[in-house]
Amino acid sequence: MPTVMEEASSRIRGGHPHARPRISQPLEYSGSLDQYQHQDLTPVIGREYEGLQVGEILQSPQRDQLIQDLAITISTRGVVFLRNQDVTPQQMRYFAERLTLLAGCPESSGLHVHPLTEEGSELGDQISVISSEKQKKGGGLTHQLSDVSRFASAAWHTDISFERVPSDYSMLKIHTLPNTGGDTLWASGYEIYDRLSPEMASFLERLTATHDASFFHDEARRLGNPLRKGIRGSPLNHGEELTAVHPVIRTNPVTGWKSVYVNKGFTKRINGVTKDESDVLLQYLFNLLTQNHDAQVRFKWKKNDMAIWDNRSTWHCATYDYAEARAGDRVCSLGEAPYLDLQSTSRRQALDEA
Ligand SMILES: O=C(O)CCC(=O)C(=O)O
Ligand SMILES: [Fe+2]
Repeated sequence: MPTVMEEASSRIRGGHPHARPRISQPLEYSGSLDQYQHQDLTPVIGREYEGLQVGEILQSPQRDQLIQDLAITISTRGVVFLRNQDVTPQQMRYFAERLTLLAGCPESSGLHVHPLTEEGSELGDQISVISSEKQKKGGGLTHQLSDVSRFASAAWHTDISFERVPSDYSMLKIHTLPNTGGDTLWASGYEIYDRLSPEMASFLERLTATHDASFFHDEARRLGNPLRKGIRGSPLNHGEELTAVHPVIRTNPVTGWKSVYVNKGFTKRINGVTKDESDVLLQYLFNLLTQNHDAQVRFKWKKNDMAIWDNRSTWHCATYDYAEARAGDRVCSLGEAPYLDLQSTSRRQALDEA
């Protein structure tokens, strides 16, 4: 049996042997999406496409090439926005499966089943219904966080980092919106890595952190639903212990770029340093993320807009500034067990060299 430190260090170098990506080199964009009008929303993060319909891509003879180019674009730009999508939750699920596969996810990774998803839920296990009405009843993912803090920024997170094999991509379509408000923000983990000094970056590259979602046990009790303890999309994600150890800096296999991978929602402790040091380091990294609006993009939803983002190298934060109903469907696929490839580069370094 490897010790915890041995296991963590093997993950830093090469990832868990059962959940390594199927690609060993970054993927190359073929240009197939250039035919669609698009706009980068900030220099660092976010791209919006016009006239691109997920439903049409699924029917296209060029389907897999378009989907792979979309995966590369999402991983490069962090998040992509597609307006007014005419697509069913089942089509979204199929699209998410192709997207993660064509981006090189390990064979053992499928779509995630959230530990709070009810057995026999309306749209199937792999679709999470995001709903402000449900949340009022105590079912929201960030309910507890927004309850205890007066800072809207308390809700910054990356999806399901408490799983040993966390998410590569999430896809969210919002179909019910308040009159105004309910924007979502994303921030770039590549850019936050680029704001570290080389000394600080190499120190953090030697460390792992513990991610913990034990608060879902209370949430499940409150809702009266048992927590999902079976396999949640990967054979490595099961049981009731909702904790995982991941490198603080990870490599995104699709771009080959390094990103900071700790988040306010789930990361409790940087390992191998004292609790006080861990608190200071985490607070510093969270400040870099929340206080740099030039590393963020803020999206104003219209009905049936869709966002697809890379959870390995971005964070996101919903805004709870409205009283009416807001609801949508989310699908979340699983990628590789996080790892750091010491040969990989930072985003700015790669772009400067290009
Ligand atoms: O409601 C939102 O805008 C985002 C919710 C969220 O965190 C997610 O879908 O992962
Ligand atoms: Fe989320």
